Amino acid sequence: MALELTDLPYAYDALQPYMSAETLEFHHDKHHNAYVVNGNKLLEGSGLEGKSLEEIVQGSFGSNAGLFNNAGQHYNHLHFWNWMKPNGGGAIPGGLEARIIGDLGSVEEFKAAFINAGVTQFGSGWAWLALKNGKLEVMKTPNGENPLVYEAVPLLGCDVWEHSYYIDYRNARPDYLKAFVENLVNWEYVAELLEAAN
Ligand code: MN3
Repeated sequence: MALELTDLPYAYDALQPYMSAETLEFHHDKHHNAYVVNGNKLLEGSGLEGKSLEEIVQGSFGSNAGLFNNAGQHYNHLHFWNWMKPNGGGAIPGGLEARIIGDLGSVEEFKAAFINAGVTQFGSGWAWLALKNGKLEVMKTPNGENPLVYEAVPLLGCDVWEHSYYIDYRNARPDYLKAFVENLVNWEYVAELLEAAN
């Protein structure tokens, strides 16, 4: 199936002041769109046409770098828009919160580990909360990689490519990650993904 750019699930200015309309316009309309356009070109003749997006991501990892980078980033961004919402952050749904406490110690420890993963990802990449072998885990990956290619299910990801924060935060990646965790995350969507993965 061809890769398809979906609309943002909210207005460009809906995440202000934590993420500006300018950032979302560039990030969605230019960066995400480029992954879709390039990914579709590279999908042709790859042998993965007609596969699901997850199958394309997993099937191209390690064997077709160009396709993998674009399809992986398409997958990551489709979820990224939904991992945020206006008036995000705040209370974590009970079932998800209990899993976080059980597997990662406490909500505060999880948030600190997630922010640290994003801060310490050298260069471009992503910070993750993932489900691996039935347990929640904080991970980081470079470039377009994600937990799908490490036998894990992505539940929450934060884009730490400079295009995601440089307009609003300049070089202050830690401030962007803190704002993401405290004011942007759509925890209901994270809980839905955990439910579906169980
Ligand atoms: Mn991005």
